[in-house]
Amino acid sequence: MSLHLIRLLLAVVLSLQALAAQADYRLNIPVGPTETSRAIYDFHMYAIWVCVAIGIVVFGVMFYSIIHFRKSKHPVPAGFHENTVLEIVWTVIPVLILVGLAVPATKALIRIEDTSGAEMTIKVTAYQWKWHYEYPEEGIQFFSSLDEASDRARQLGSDLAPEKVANYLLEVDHPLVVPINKRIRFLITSADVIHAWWVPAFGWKKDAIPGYVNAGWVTIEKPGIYRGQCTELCGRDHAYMPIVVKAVTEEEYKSWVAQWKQRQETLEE
Ligand SMILES: [Cu+2]
Repeated sequence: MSLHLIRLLLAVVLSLQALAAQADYRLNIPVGPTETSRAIYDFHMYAIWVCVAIGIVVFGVMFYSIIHFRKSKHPVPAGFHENTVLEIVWTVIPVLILVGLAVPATKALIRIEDTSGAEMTIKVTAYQWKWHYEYPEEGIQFFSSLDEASDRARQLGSDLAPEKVANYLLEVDHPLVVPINKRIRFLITSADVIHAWWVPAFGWKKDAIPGYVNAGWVTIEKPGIYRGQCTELCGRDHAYMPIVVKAVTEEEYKSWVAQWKQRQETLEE
Protein backbone atom coordinates (compact mmCIF):
# COMPACT_ATOMS: atom_id res chain seq x y z
CA MET A 1 0.00 0.00 0.00
CA SER A 2 1.37 3.36 -0.91
CA LEU A 3 2.04 5.95 1.75
CA HIS A 4 -0.51 8.23 0.15
CA LEU A 5 -3.27 5.63 0.50
CA ILE A 6 -2.35 4.92 4.12
CA ARG A 7 -2.54 8.63 4.89
CA LEU A 8 -5.92 8.86 3.21
CA LEU A 9 -7.28 5.89 5.17
CA LEU A 10 -5.96 7.35 8.41
CA ALA A 11 -7.67 10.65 7.68
CA VAL A 12 -10.98 8.88 7.01
CA VAL A 13 -10.75 6.84 10.23
CA LEU A 14 -9.87 9.91 12.28
CA SER A 15 -12.69 11.99 10.88
CA LEU A 16 -15.18 9.17 11.52
CA GLN A 17 -13.98 9.05 15.12
CA ALA A 18 -14.42 12.79 15.43
CA LEU A 19 -18.00 12.42 14.22
CA ALA A 20 -18.72 9.66 16.72
CA ALA A 21 -17.29 11.77 19.52
CA GLN A 22 -19.88 14.47 19.00
CA ALA A 23 -22.45 13.83 21.69
CA ASP A 24 -25.51 14.78 19.67
CA TYR A 25 -24.40 13.06 16.49
CA ARG A 26 -27.08 10.67 15.35
CA LEU A 27 -28.34 9.03 12.20
CA ASN A 28 -31.94 8.48 13.14
CA ILE A 29 -34.66 11.04 13.87
CA PRO A 30 -34.95 11.89 17.57
CA VAL A 31 -37.91 10.86 19.72
CA GLY A 32 -39.57 13.88 21.30
CA PRO A 33 -41.35 14.21 24.66
CA THR A 34 -44.85 14.09 23.15
CA GLU A 35 -47.19 11.31 22.12
CA THR A 36 -47.35 12.68 18.57
CA SER A 37 -43.59 12.73 18.13
CA ARG A 38 -43.49 9.13 19.34
CA ALA A 39 -46.23 8.18 16.89
CA ILE A 40 -44.17 9.76 14.09
CA TYR A 41 -41.02 7.97 15.22
CA ASP A 42 -42.79 4.60 15.47
CA PHE A 43 -44.27 4.96 12.01
CA HIS A 44 -40.90 6.04 10.64
CA MET A 45 -39.25 2.90 12.08
CA TYR A 46 -42.05 0.70 10.74
CA ALA A 47 -41.64 2.23 7.25
CA ILE A 48 -37.85 1.80 7.43
CA TRP A 49 -38.19 -1.93 8.19
CA VAL A 50 -40.73 -2.37 5.38
CA CYS A 51 -38.18 -0.73 3.04
CA VAL A 52 -35.41 -2.96 4.39
CA ALA A 53 -37.52 -6.06 3.72
CA ILE A 54 -38.33 -4.86 0.18
CA GLY A 55 -34.64 -4.15 -0.39
CA ILE A 56 -33.61 -7.62 0.76
CA VAL A 57 -36.19 -9.33 -1.50
CA VAL A 58 -35.47 -7.18 -4.58
CA PHE A 59 -31.67 -7.37 -4.31
CA GLY A 60 -31.92 -11.06 -3.37
CA VAL A 61 -33.85 -11.86 -6.56
CA MET A 62 -31.54 -9.65 -8.60
CA PHE A 63 -28.30 -11.22 -7.38
CA TYR A 64 -29.78 -14.72 -7.58
CA SER A 65 -30.71 -14.06 -11.23
CA ILE A 66 -27.33 -12.54 -12.05
CA ILE A 67 -25.47 -15.53 -10.62
CA HIS A 68 -27.69 -18.45 -11.61
CA PHE A 69 -28.81 -17.26 -15.02
CA ARG A 70 -25.54 -15.81 -16.22
CA LYS A 71 -24.61 -16.17 -19.89
CA SER A 72 -21.89 -18.79 -19.33
CA LYS A 73 -24.45 -21.09 -17.67
CA HIS A 74 -27.40 -20.26 -19.92
CA PRO A 75 -26.08 -19.27 -23.35
CA VAL A 76 -29.60 -19.33 -24.79
CA PRO A 77 -31.94 -17.00 -22.86
CA ALA A 78 -35.50 -18.04 -22.02
CA GLY A 79 -37.93 -16.69 -24.61
CA PHE A 80 -41.27 -16.56 -22.78
CA HIS A 81 -43.71 -13.65 -22.99
CA GLU A 82 -46.49 -12.74 -20.55
CA ASN A 83 -47.05 -14.58 -17.34
CA THR A 84 -50.45 -13.81 -15.83
CA VAL A 85 -49.66 -15.29 -12.42
CA LEU A 86 -46.45 -13.27 -12.13
CA GLU A 87 -48.18 -10.06 -13.24
CA ILE A 88 -50.96 -10.50 -10.68
CA VAL A 89 -48.38 -11.22 -7.96
CA TRP A 90 -46.29 -8.13 -8.70
CA THR A 91 -49.41 -5.96 -8.75
CA VAL A 92 -51.07 -7.34 -5.63
CA ILE A 93 -47.95 -7.29 -3.43
CA PRO A 94 -47.19 -3.54 -3.91
CA VAL A 95 -50.87 -2.72 -3.36
CA LEU A 96 -50.80 -4.64 -0.06
CA ILE A 97 -47.56 -2.90 0.96
CA LEU A 98 -49.05 0.53 0.18
CA VAL A 99 -52.22 -0.22 2.14
CA GLY A 100 -50.07 -1.52 5.00
CA LEU A 101 -48.20 1.82 5.02
CA ALA A 102 -51.19 4.09 4.39
CA VAL A 103 -53.37 2.81 7.25
CA PRO A 104 -50.92 3.51 10.13
CA ALA A 105 -49.75 6.75 8.45
CA THR A 106 -53.32 8.06 8.23
CA LYS A 107 -54.03 7.01 11.82
CA ALA A 108 -50.98 8.96 13.04
CA LEU A 109 -51.92 12.00 10.96
CA ILE A 110 -55.48 12.06 12.29
CA ARG A 111 -54.12 11.74 15.83
CA ILE A 112 -51.77 14.71 15.29
CA GLU A 113 -54.41 16.92 13.67
CA ASP A 114 -57.16 16.21 16.20
CA THR A 115 -56.97 19.17 18.59
CA SER A 116 -60.20 18.38 20.46
CA GLY A 117 -60.35 17.78 24.20
CA ALA A 118 -57.73 20.38 25.09
CA GLU A 119 -57.25 21.18 28.78
CA MET A 120 -55.72 24.57 28.08
CA THR A 121 -55.19 26.92 25.15
CA ILE A 122 -52.28 29.10 24.14
CA LYS A 123 -52.64 31.69 21.42
CA VAL A 124 -49.49 32.24 19.39
CA THR A 125 -49.25 35.34 17.23
CA ALA A 126 -46.23 35.88 15.01
CA TYR A 127 -44.75 39.30 14.37
CA GLN A 128 -41.77 40.50 12.38
CA TRP A 129 -39.66 39.33 14.27
CA LYS A 130 -40.87 37.94 17.54
CA TRP A 131 -43.61 35.79 19.01
CA HIS A 132 -46.54 36.86 21.12
CA TYR A 133 -48.01 34.33 23.55
CA GLU A 134 -51.37 34.62 25.18
CA TYR A 135 -52.93 32.40 27.83
CA PRO A 136 -56.65 33.32 27.57
CA GLU A 137 -57.66 31.25 30.62
CA GLU A 138 -54.98 32.84 32.81
CA GLY A 139 -55.19 36.36 31.43
CA ILE A 140 -51.48 36.41 30.68
CA GLN A 141 -49.80 37.68 27.54
CA PHE A 142 -46.31 38.72 26.57
CA PHE A 143 -43.84 39.02 23.72
CA SER A 144 -40.98 36.58 23.35
CA SER A 145 -37.96 38.05 21.54
CA LEU A 146 -34.37 37.08 20.87
CA ASP A 147 -32.34 37.36 24.08
CA GLU A 148 -30.01 40.30 24.63
CA ALA A 149 -26.71 38.41 24.43
CA SER A 150 -27.57 36.76 21.08
CA ASP A 151 -28.86 40.05 19.75
CA ARG A 152 -25.66 41.83 20.72
CA ALA A 153 -23.40 39.12 19.32
CA ARG A 154 -25.20 39.02 15.97
CA GLN A 155 -24.49 42.68 15.18
CA LEU A 156 -21.80 43.42 12.60
CA GLY A 157 -18.53 44.23 14.36
CA SER A 158 -19.92 43.24 17.75
CA ASP A 159 -17.56 43.11 20.74
CA LEU A 160 -19.27 39.88 21.84
CA ALA A 161 -18.25 36.73 19.98
CA PRO A 162 -21.11 34.34 19.07
CA GLU A 163 -19.12 31.39 20.45
CA LYS A 164 -19.23 33.05 23.86
CA VAL A 165 -23.03 33.11 23.91
CA ALA A 166 -24.80 30.04 25.27
CA ASN A 167 -27.55 28.83 22.87
CA TYR A 168 -26.61 31.53 20.38
CA LEU A 169 -29.71 32.64 18.42
CA LEU A 170 -31.74 29.97 20.22
CA GLU A 171 -32.49 31.89 23.41
CA VAL A 172 -35.35 34.27 24.14
CA ASP A 173 -36.03 36.86 26.85
CA HIS A 174 -39.33 35.28 27.96
CA PRO A 175 -39.83 31.59 27.18
CA LEU A 176 -43.23 30.05 26.77
CA VAL A 177 -43.89 28.22 30.05
CA VAL A 178 -46.26 25.26 29.97
CA PRO A 179 -47.23 22.50 32.39
CA ILE A 180 -46.35 18.89 31.64
CA ASN A 181 -48.95 16.13 31.19
CA LYS A 182 -51.64 18.54 30.04
CA ARG A 183 -53.28 18.51 26.65
CA ILE A 184 -52.46 21.97 25.34
CA ARG A 185 -53.98 23.42 22.18
CA PHE A 186 -52.01 26.00 20.27
CA LEU A 187 -53.91 28.50 18.14
CA ILE A 188 -51.40 29.96 15.74
CA THR A 189 -51.77 33.08 13.63
CA SER A 190 -49.79 36.07 12.44
CA ALA A 191 -50.13 39.84 12.66
CA ASP A 192 -48.14 40.66 9.53
CA VAL A 193 -46.59 38.16 7.11
CA ILE A 194 -46.51 34.36 7.05
CA HIS A 195 -44.30 32.77 9.72
CA ALA A 196 -44.25 29.20 11.02
CA TRP A 197 -44.12 27.97 14.59
CA TRP A 198 -41.85 24.95 14.87
CA VAL A 199 -40.46 23.06 17.86
CA PRO A 200 -38.83 19.94 16.39
CA ALA A 201 -39.21 17.90 19.59
CA PHE A 202 -43.01 18.20 19.37
CA GLY A 203 -43.07 16.54 15.96
CA TRP A 204 -45.13 19.12 14.08
CA LYS A 205 -45.00 22.65 12.78
CA LYS A 206 -47.74 25.04 11.79
CA ASP A 207 -47.80 28.05 9.52
CA ALA A 208 -48.74 31.35 11.17
CA ILE A 209 -50.87 33.05 8.54
CA PRO A 210 -52.45 36.51 8.92
CA GLY A 211 -56.25 36.28 9.10
CA TYR A 212 -56.19 32.54 9.59
CA VAL A 213 -55.89 30.39 12.70
CA ASN A 214 -54.02 27.09 12.59
CA ALA A 215 -54.23 24.65 15.46
CA GLY A 216 -51.88 22.08 16.94
CA TRP A 217 -51.61 20.27 20.24
CA VAL A 218 -49.11 18.71 22.60
CA THR A 219 -49.02 16.77 25.81
CA ILE A 220 -45.45 17.10 27.00
CA GLU A 221 -44.43 14.17 29.16
CA LYS A 222 -40.96 15.30 30.27
CA PRO A 223 -40.06 18.60 31.93
CA GLY A 224 -37.37 20.44 30.03
CA ILE A 225 -36.49 23.19 27.62
CA TYR A 226 -37.50 22.67 24.02
CA ARG A 227 -36.18 24.98 21.35
CA GLY A 228 -37.48 25.88 17.95
CA GLN A 229 -37.41 28.52 15.27
CA CYS A 230 -39.55 30.36 12.77
CA THR A 231 -39.59 28.16 9.68
CA GLU A 232 -41.18 30.35 7.07
CA LEU A 233 -38.94 32.98 5.53
CA CYS A 234 -40.58 36.11 6.89
CA GLY A 235 -38.17 38.92 6.17
CA ARG A 236 -34.85 40.38 7.25
CA ASP A 237 -34.74 38.98 10.79
CA HIS A 238 -36.34 35.61 10.07
CA ALA A 239 -33.35 33.86 11.65
CA TYR A 240 -33.64 35.92 14.83
CA MET A 241 -37.01 34.90 16.23
CA PRO A 242 -36.37 31.63 18.07
CA ILE A 243 -38.88 29.72 20.16
CA VAL A 244 -38.19 28.44 23.66
CA VAL A 245 -40.74 26.27 25.43
CA LYS A 246 -40.12 25.53 29.09
CA ALA A 247 -42.13 22.54 30.28
CA VAL A 248 -42.51 22.44 34.05
CA THR A 249 -44.54 20.58 36.67
CA GLU A 250 -48.07 21.72 37.51
CA GLU A 251 -46.95 23.44 40.77
CA GLU A 252 -44.10 25.28 39.09
CA TYR A 253 -46.48 26.38 36.36
CA LYS A 254 -48.98 27.72 38.90
CA SER A 255 -46.35 29.76 40.71
CA TRP A 256 -45.05 31.08 37.37
CA VAL A 257 -48.60 32.16 36.44
CA ALA A 258 -48.99 33.95 39.79
CA GLN A 259 -45.66 35.69 39.26
CA TRP A 260 -46.56 36.87 35.77
CA LYS A 261 -49.95 38.12 36.90
CA GLN A 262 -48.33 40.17 39.63
CA ARG A 263 -45.81 41.54 37.16
CA GLN A 264 -48.53 42.47 34.69
CA GLU A 265 -50.53 44.22 37.42
CA THR A 266 -47.56 46.29 38.57
CA LEU A 267 -46.87 47.23 34.95
CA GLU A 268 -50.48 48.33 34.42
CA GLU A 269 -50.54 50.50 37.54
CU1 LIG B 1 -40.95 34.55 11.12
